[in-house]
Amino acid sequence: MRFSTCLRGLPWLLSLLVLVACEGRLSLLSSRSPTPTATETRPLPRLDTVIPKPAFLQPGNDRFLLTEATRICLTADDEAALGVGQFLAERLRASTGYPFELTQDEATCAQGDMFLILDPAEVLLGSEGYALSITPQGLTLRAARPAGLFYGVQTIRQLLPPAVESSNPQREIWEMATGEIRDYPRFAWRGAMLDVARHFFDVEDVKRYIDYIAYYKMNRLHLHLTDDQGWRIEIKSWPRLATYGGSLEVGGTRGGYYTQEQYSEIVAYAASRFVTVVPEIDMPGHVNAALASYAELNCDNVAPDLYTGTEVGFSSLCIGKDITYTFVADVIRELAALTPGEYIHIGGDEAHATRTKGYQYFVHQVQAIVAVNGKKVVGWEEIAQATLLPDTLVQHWNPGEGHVREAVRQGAQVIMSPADKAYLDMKYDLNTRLGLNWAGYITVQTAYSWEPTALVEGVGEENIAGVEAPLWTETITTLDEIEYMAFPRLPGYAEIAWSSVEGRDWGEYRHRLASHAARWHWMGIDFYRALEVPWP
Ligand code: TNX
Repeated sequence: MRFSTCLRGLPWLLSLLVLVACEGRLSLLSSRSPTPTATETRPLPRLDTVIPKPAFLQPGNDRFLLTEATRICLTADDEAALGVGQFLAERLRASTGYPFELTQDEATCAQGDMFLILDPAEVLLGSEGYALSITPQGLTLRAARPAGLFYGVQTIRQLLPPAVESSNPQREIWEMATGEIRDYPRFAWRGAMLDVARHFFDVEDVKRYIDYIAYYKMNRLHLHLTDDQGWRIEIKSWPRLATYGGSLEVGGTRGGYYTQEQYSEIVAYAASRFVTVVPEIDMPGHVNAALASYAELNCDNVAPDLYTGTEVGFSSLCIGKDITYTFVADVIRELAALTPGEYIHIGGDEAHATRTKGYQYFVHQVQAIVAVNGKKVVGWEEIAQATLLPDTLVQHWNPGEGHVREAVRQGAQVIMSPADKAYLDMKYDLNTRLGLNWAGYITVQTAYSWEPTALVEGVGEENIAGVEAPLWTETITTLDEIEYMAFPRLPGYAEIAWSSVEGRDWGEYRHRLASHAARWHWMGIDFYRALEVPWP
């Protein structure tokens, strides 16, 4: 008899006694974990501590115990679903030291196992939703699509003791509270942006950031790959962009770039976590690195020096030159070939050194180049000054004047990234050592307490594709510093993007957020202990 089967249906205390009778397995348990006693029974992570807040949850009043015999049963002949099962197995193996055998052979599965079921008939869950049922006899996760299984797995992680995030085996009682969850996102676009141009971050750093955003069910990583201070992606037809244009970063330190192979590694890693990479080539401004690499891209054929300061708005591609469009077409062609996602971001912000007529012409041309390469355009809201193609997405960032209304008037969908609410590079407060404050200070409460449909008159639910939190890196130089700015604000953006507005309440959320500190500890995340949050 399997250990877990032996426990079936028995209340927790009683089952402890029965444990002794179960083939002497108690000794096995106690050799790895502290033997649970009545007084030692600690509270479990509650279903209502999950971030982002699930659409529906019904807590039970019992426990489900994971043991050395627990298997992950995957009743799906689907590669992506299998990848999700492997993801869960690897996480659980690392922290528990248990085998967590992954099996697709239903006949061998039994009570006490974790079932991952891909069921296309669950249409009401949509492409990213999931249903999770946890009883003392086992766990069942259902979804219509593999992405839903992945998000259910993130919820499972949050319902296990925080040490589940450990990278080596811990002594722990691996239990979950019982209950039911049905969950699906509000917005399709739940993004984070990382600026790897002002300071360069290597492949491992980017993968870590992908881990963090995926843990909170975000599904877009917008990589700001080029700017005045550096060009970070290898373009084989214009090699000096990366080798020279990527050689430095803000402050004059050594920069870097991703080879196409490395970039593809990031894209594949993101895909395995259901994150789509959205690459940005910022044009026609923010291009000093390109102008410095190729003299012929300049109107006067004179290459400027590399730039390592932090001013914006001084550089422009030469709108009237043919070679400008050859350059853009080459870059977009190579980038599109590396991009499985639908979108390429063409920047378009702060082109103060480009005259409006030329800017409009340029955006018009670049949209066509992106379309020829089978991709759709995202651009910062300034691109709405040009005539937009029907499927162009516009990213709102400027809380002041902006151009988001023009975008909506043209029928475009909008991504909401208001700088005074959603910019992860803004300081928390006066005392924050890192970051900027041109859009104000963004406390944890400010970051959480805004509603995308209530920001700009005339921009409502039907116009909004989703939410994105950009992290610009003029002042950010290491992964630790990324973590410090992103945590604890990032989970709030994830919740705004995923959860319904009715369920959002700062007074309640701050407690939920506090309960995640222990998880960040095990993940090695260096977070800011904001005083607004009642940390344990
Ligand atoms: C504005 S937001 C910029 C970036 C800066 C950022 C700093 C936007 C589209 N452009 O070039 O890095 O502010 O917060």
